[in-house]
Amino acid sequence: MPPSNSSSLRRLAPLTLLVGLAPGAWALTVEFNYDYDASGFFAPGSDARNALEAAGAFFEAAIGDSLGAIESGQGAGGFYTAFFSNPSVFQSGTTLQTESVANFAVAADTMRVYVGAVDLDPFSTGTLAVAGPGAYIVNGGSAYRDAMVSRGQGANQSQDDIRNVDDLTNQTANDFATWGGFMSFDIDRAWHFGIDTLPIGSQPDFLSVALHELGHVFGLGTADSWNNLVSGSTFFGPAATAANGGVNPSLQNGGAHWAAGTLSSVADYALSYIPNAGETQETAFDPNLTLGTRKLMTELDLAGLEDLGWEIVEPVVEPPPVVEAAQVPVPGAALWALAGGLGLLARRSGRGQGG
Ligand SMILES: [Ca+2]
Ligand SMILES: [Ca+2]
Ligand SMILES: [Ca+2]
Ligand SMILES: [Zn+2]
Repeated sequence: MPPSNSSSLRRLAPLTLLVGLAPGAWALTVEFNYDYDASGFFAPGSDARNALEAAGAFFEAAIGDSLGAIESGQGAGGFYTAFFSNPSVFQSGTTLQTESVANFAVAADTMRVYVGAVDLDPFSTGTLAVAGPGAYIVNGGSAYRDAMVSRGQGANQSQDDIRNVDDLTNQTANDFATWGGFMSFDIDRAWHFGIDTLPIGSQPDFLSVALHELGHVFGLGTADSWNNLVSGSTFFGPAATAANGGVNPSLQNGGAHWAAGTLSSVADYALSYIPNAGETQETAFDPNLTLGTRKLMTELDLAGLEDLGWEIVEPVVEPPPVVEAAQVPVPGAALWALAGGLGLLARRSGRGQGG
């Protein structure tokens, strides 16, 4: 699917994913939509949905952009129709069925992602998932079209900031915005859905794959603003180059991923997951996942998102609590109880946690 603009993620109860966030860091919501989950792969309360939402929470935490609302209709000033691949239905051959939603609307600061599962063997027997940003048609005056396509992003908040006027000679895209997109997962795999546990044997790790596919929805390898930084098999984004030790990262043939085997260090947002933040790991956006292993987002992956236009929020790691020795002498049992009560209050106040 061609790039489009908008997606939203659901705000999650804070999972173990995060250690701490800067104020305002919850700007983005990744709103997964299950209307096209024909098989019930992501049934409510399922481990699959849980792992998917954990992947969404990572992007919610990492991205700080504020996106304008997408509206459609007479009162809105124009009409917006969204297009995306049905994540559960093949149309023919290797094409998923195209869906369209007229009078489309998405709340501000929200990215919507349609998810589902189907046997993806028509792509290739090795395919774990496919994904992409959604497409759209916007009809209205130029102010409406600029607002709907850019969602307030870009140097001039215009549609030309998001989509190249001409891919060969007028590469105007300098940022990315979209209503969201779709992600489809291979339905007949022995997926590992655990968040706090690692896959074993030949299990594909769902969290790893969901993070990778969300990256495509967010423009990695798909946005015009990404493609404008690609020349041959080299990526010229400044943030990614800095994250890669000052060397322009190499890309897979075609430019949609980092070169196979590219390494970086696990990003701080993953502190409570395994592998741990700071560990060297194959990037999430190399082209493939070794079965039985996990890959989280790395610093290079985040830098790629930054280069294509997303504001990356620096995670704030809270300092460890100050542990103070008890100050109250303990002359007898009655005072013990009192001291214990005071200690409890102190703990609740969040300071002076007793040993
Ligand atoms: Ca399959
Ligand atoms: Ca790989
Ligand atoms: Ca931006
Ligand atoms: Zn990919």
